[in-house]
Amino acid sequence: MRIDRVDLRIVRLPLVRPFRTSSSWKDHLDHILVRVEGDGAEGWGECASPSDPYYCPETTETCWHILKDFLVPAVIGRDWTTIEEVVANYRAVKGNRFARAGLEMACWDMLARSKGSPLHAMLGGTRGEILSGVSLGIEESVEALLEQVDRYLEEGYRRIKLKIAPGWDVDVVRRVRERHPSALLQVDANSAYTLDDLPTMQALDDFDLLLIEQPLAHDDIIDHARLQAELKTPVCLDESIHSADDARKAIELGACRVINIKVSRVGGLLEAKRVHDVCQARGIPVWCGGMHEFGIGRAANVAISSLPGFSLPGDVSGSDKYYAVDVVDPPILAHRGAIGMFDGPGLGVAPIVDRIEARALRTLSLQARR
Ligand code: SMG
Ligand code: MG
Repeated sequence: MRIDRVDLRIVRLPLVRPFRTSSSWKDHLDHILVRVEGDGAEGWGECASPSDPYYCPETTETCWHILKDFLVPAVIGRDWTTIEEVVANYRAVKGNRFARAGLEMACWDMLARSKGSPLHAMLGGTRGEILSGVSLGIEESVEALLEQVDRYLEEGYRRIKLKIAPGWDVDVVRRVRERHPSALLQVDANSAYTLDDLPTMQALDDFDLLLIEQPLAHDDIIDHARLQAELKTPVCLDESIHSADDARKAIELGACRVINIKVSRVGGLLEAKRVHDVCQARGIPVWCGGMHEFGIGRAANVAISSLPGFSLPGDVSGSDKYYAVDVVDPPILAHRGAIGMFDGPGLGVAPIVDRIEARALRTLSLQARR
């Protein structure tokens, strides 16, 4: 395969409801859509980086810079036959994994489409459908949150994740648990606590939570190991895991008993699969996290979630939880808390190009020198 042209677009979609975590608030998302073309084929990818550096160090603007000045120039005009070969062209680029994931996803889509194979099959997926959970942000009041919890459980979503932060934790979780004694429930702190908050974490141990996600610093695994040793509830790492090697080290240290795999956080589908394999070999369950992906990134999340180790419901919900209109056809929707695999070639959903163009804030086309 050869990529002769790459189109980058920053596309804005408004959220149907603002989303607040311990570290950020948003009412729209700006994601970079990557289109690659060459050899009569095309592929699409999505860079799901937040615009601000509050979840991780990357932003939409850093992704744009890294794609435009380093990643795209490294792959354009070069021949490749496997994803390993195409990513080897930019192996000198450190970090910047959200940026890498957007381009890599487009290459997977291009490769899978050119072979007429669905992405989930190319990745080695074994599930025909995935179980879907929802992530619920911090609300103005507990009553407003309970309304959201009721609504999504009624829609059939298989588990609820609550965002927590100091001042919005034990009492909130208690109210949700009292109302829904048997719901699958978990919490995500987005790094809002320290080891000094051990009593709060231990209080959360009483609510039969599936897991506590990233309670401590975004770049820590040492203190998480100390915390895990004090808790019955499994600690799940999100922000701290950027690679299969990070996952191995965290597991060996006892820093977590579950891992959240995000395609964008680990730099793409290839590394996501490697994280999955490391976890599976060590008996660590994984689930697919989300970054409010538009339909392209969401389709990739559905595909990777078909691997056998994704045994817990993920944050891959229907796109209607976030967006009134999406950028792909068909829209990705959950039915009674499950999403079926797309069996068309590649990602299996068609980008709606005129809608993407209409919503693009910035566009750049890069071409191979002839
Ligand atoms: O895609 O449904 C989604 C969002 C899930 O809560 C979600 N993601 O830390 O896991 C997480 C957050 C990160 C995004 S908010 C900055
Ligand atoms: Mg998280």
